[in-house]
Amino acid sequence: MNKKLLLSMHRKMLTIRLFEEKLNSLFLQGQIPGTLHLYNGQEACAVGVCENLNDKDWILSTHRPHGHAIAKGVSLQSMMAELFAKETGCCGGFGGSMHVGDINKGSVPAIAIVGGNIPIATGVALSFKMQKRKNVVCCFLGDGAINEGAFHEGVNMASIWGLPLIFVCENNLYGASTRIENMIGVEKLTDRLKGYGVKSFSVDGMDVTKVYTMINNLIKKIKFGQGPFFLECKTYRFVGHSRSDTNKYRQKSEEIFWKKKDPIIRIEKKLVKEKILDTLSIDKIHEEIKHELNQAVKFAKSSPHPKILNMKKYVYA
Ligand SMILES: Cc1ncc(C[n+]2csc(CCOP(=O)(O)OP(=O)(O)O)c2C)c(N)n1
Ligand SMILES: [Mg+2]
Repeated sequence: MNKKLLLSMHRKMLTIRLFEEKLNSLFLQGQIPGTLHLYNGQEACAVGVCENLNDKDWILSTHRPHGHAIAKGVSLQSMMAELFAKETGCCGGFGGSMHVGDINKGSVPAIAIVGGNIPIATGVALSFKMQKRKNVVCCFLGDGAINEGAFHEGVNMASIWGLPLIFVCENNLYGASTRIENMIGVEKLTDRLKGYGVKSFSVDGMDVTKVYTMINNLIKKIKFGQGPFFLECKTYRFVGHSRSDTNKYRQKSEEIFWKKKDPIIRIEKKLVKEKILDTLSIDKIHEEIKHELNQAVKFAKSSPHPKILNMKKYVYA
């Protein structure tokens, strides 16, 4: 894998991690309204997927969307402003954490209803096919979403119409506090796709290079008219489901096991081993990103609140 790509993927994963660390501290100070579903631990999934996409390829996201949006190129300033519910936010300050996105970057404002984004992704991919666009759609979903009716309808229709769509399922082993074994009757999550005639694959979702390569191959197949596909990324969230979750349902040993697979530490070790970066230059990148984030917070804080009159602009009839 070339140096430029590795550096880009490292910077993006680190930006996601540091963005959310900043956000968490602002939230604990009472500066961010609502709640947050942090992506901490899962960064390799968003970055490995989105690094393969351009602005005309679209992604659809979930209630845990910060990483997807950053990986797809949504600006940090407009995201931070959205989290502060300011007019300069990517949804004009009316969406908040669970709806970040920017259509100009091919990032559909996220949908927090579990599975709700799936039929919409099918619709977007159908429109791409009808318009003969050479682009792909990637639909992120959690393991919990595969039990929603919307999943079955969306996946089946994508299959019968042969759409340019990749369902990217981030299997972090839990839907809120419920463990996956208590949610599905099949042995492997990917077994379920057989019923719909959708080819499915699994990948180590803690290794960005593996996710990148897998998506790259699937996109090549889509360009030859195949699709849709389903990719399970085996991953783990390092923190609770939301900010009010103290995580009591998980074993400490399990958390330690997954922490050892931290995708950012993993790529930093690789960059050092391959002599692409040394520890000093890694520290410098951390500082550069922190500076960028402080600028984004300043921008958000100094932005105006949205005007009530503008609310109608975001309601569709
Ligand atoms: C239809 C619906 N049911 C319940 C919820 C509440 N809820 C939000 S996230 C979540 C768990 C989702 O689990 P998963 O899909 O595995 O995503 P993860 O949180 O692990 O990223 C639930 C039950 C919701 N948002 N939408
Ligand atoms: Mg989950």
